[in-house]
Amino acid sequence: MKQQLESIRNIALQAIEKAEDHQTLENLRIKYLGKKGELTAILKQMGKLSAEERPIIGQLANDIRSAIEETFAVRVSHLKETLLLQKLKHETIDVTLPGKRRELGAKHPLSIVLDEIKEIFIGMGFDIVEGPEVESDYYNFEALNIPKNHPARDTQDTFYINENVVLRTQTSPVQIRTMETRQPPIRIISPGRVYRSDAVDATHSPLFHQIEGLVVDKGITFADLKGTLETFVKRLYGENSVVRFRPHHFPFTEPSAEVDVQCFSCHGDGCRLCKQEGWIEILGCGMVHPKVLKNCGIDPEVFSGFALGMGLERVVMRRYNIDDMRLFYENDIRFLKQF
Ligand code: 2NM
Repeated sequence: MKQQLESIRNIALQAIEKAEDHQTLENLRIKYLGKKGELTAILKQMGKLSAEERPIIGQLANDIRSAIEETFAVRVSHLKETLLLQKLKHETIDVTLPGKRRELGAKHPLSIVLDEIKEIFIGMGFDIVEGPEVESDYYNFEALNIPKNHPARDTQDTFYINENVVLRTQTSPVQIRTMETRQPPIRIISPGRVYRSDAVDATHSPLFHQIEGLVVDKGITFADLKGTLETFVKRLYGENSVVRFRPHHFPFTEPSAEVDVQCFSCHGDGCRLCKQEGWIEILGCGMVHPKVLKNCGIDPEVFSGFALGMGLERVVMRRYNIDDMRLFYENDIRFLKQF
């Protein structure tokens, strides 16, 4: 029996030391230490032993049980440690690996120039005001003295949501709303998206950007308009810029004018850039029509004002020599990074 016990011990200890995972270890525990295990089976035969042998064998059996249990415990903790080390090795972050580069975006050329224009007007005491892109027929047309049969209202140009609601075709509705709610003096510019039902090509887009300006106060004259615009153009295009005013017609201003800058390339002689004109048109303007002031609750006998409007895309295309408007809306990072 002593030999049997020692043989169990030797086999058990070897097997436990070789076990490579928890399941194998658990099976061994059941096999040697369990209620139906080999050690128990032998101990059940203790009754057959003599009174002298019994305590000796009993002592040996207990020692063997302890030895197996201890080896078992050591093996379990060793296995746990190895598994943990394996796991940690697997999860290790190699801080010497190169990082994943995040592509930086770039400020859109329309935003670059718009911010510049805003700064120029802010410097002259103007506020920036924005408003809805979906407008009522009243704010987009009626209040601006654009009669029902005016070509600007033609369905060819205007996106109608329904009979009375449109996508704004200019930002003037913002100026109307401002005149309704603020008392003069008013000095604002309203930049934003506007919509016209045009086919897309190099110089047309159904969505583009406008900046309109409005000044209303007592005693505002065309001289104020000229001075403001000359200052604006010289700050935008340089102190040596030459500006001219040409008579024009808008329903919402009277008198009205278009403003040209002398071509920076040929200084008025005519070249490809200005299409042999010598001048480049940059904006429309005029004295706010008395009817428009009246529509907004401002007494045209007491107050007068001037307004102006320009397309942002055209200004930016000229600034950076961009020949296709569609580039603005594609957001190709290779395009955007050039400015
Ligand atoms: C332009 C040209 C001339 C304009 C007029 C107004 C308002 F609301 F005060 F009547 N806002 N913008 C205006 C005047 C716009 O765009 C070429």
